[in-house]
Amino acid sequence: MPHDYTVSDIKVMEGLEAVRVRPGMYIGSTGSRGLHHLLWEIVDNSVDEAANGFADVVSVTLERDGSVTVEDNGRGIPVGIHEKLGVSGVEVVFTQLHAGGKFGNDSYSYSGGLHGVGASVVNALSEWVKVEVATGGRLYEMRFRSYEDKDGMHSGIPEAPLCETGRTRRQGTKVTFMPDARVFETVEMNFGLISKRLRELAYLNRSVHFKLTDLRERGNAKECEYFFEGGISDFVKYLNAEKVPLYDEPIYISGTKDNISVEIAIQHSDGYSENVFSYVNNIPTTEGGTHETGFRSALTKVMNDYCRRIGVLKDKDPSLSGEDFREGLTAVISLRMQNIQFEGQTKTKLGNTEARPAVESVMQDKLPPILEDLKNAQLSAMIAEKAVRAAKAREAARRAKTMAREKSKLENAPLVGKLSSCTGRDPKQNELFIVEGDSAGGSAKQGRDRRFQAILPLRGKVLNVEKKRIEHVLENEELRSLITALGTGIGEDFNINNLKYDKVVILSDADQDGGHIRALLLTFFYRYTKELITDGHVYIGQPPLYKVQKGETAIYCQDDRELEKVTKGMRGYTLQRYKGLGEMNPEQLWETTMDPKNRTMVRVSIEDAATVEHLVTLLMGDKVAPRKEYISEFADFNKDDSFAGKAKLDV
Ligand code: TTJ
Repeated sequence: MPHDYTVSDIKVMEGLEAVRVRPGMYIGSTGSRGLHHLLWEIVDNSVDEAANGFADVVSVTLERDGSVTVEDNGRGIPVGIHEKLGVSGVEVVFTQLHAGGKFGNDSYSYSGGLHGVGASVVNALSEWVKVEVATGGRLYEMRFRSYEDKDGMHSGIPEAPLCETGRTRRQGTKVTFMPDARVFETVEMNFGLISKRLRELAYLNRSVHFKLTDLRERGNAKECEYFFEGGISDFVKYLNAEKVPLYDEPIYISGTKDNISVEIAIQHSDGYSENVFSYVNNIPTTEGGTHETGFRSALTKVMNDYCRRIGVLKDKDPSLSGEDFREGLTAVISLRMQNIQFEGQTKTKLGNTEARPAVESVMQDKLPPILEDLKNAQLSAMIAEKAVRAAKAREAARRAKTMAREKSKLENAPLVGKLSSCTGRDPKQNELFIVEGDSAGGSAKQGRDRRFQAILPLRGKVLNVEKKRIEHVLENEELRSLITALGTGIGEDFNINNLKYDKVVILSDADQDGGHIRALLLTFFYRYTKELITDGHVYIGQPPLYKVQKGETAIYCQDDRELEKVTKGMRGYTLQRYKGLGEMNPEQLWETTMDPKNRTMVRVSIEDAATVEHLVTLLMGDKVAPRKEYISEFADFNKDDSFAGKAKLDV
């Protein structure tokens, strides 16, 4: 039983009760994402210790019993008695809501992203927590429990004060917590997700070793380790591994301005897409923000100045646009600062105004000397020349687009001749089905509910946009009709608010060709309308593979597994295997694949930006050898052609 508590402790415990009453306030949800926030919260403490230079190994273990251990070799959580609270530093960190917060911002309620709500939240939402600290030659231990009794729920209660358990030469902190199954819909940790996040942390925190061990499957331990001495330069190299870089070593810049630490790595490749991955205190800022704005404006200014200085731009020439310098650019931006403010739809946009001038100042300080350094002369000249080429291509395309627009006005051919639109006008309700092939397109047009379902049949292959300029994309008939149907525009002009549909559904056959068409469309969405995916509008239709007919009853099965389940022990049925959408009549297509009441669709999501970037280039880029190797080893387009994470939803 816990030792008797003074009044002040009751207040502390009430604080933790509040976490259990409204966990969503602190970790966002009690689903899988919320569950993993417990782990990120604990890991962030060790990463902080490492970022301050006191630890260089952070390890995570998924234990057989479902608990999770995080260990570092830092200085150890303070074990001394807190002068005001009269309890050990360990007890303060795990029972005080505001203790241990890392960014000094006062609000400890959940405000998106991964930031610090404190380890006490982990304690409040765990069945038990065990803390071991090795410091000063001694080993200390403390346990906490959450339990229910006649007086109700007690969360994160110390079983006893911190006690010394032995001597040791080691130093560091080890925390094991058991997520509370009474709080979470699932307590199943996701190895792949954790492994990708630790890899990202290893890139962002050079010289720190990250280890992950999964002991949950008896006799089949899984482990991985990440350590990147090149830090974010290695990250850029990883992102560009399947591309053809313009120069071997990424450009690396780092500096501090107004107490904001700025690190940037840049590498151009022979492609046309622009990929900027930005972070603040290791938190991905997927929606960008003031640091990215500063990066873009400084890059444009410094590169234009450089082009003028080396004579690539004459005095009378207009400056090149930011887009020209960012064509084929991969960049990682990593900031460290206090009191961060997040904005945007998913709270992943950096709002602090002070971040922009800090990034601009560090870039204006550090980039010119790199460009001027003779050993980089070739690199700098190549970036300049690529930008000039981009500007010329854009100018030519602008003329072509104007002519094309004149032409199409002349022909008066509506750009979306192929689209069968729906009668409803509510973008929140409407659905656009992109259907492979004319016959399936015809069936979909007949079978659909025309009040809210529009059909865009695609004839033949979609253009692979991975290695194409935007001008080339705009010339492609199929994509032009898709872009017009969506209503959002693409690239720089993209505006999600003009989207005419809530769901954009890719309907293609389950065979190799269908998989390739899906990959081509997803590449287009990823490169030119990425927000369509990140906002959860893109789905993959799941037509059935089989129809089991028994008497009057028809049962449709998605895959072999479902077929086996349905026909187990069944007698006297006929089985039809659908080779393609075109084999289904309109009623069957409606009933099995389009009717919201029966259909199963998969929502496309980007689980890990770096992985998707890497795979899109691998699967859709120029370099054939690595693609063949990957496809022969991993991708089965019949089963799972996702190069983006997918969640199976009945929507
Ligand atoms: C700060 O105070 C001086 C001693 O070192 C600092 C500290 O707290 N270090 C520290 C905390 N290292 N590791 C942690 C930590 C590790 C885990 C796994 C979990 C938690 C809550 C903290």
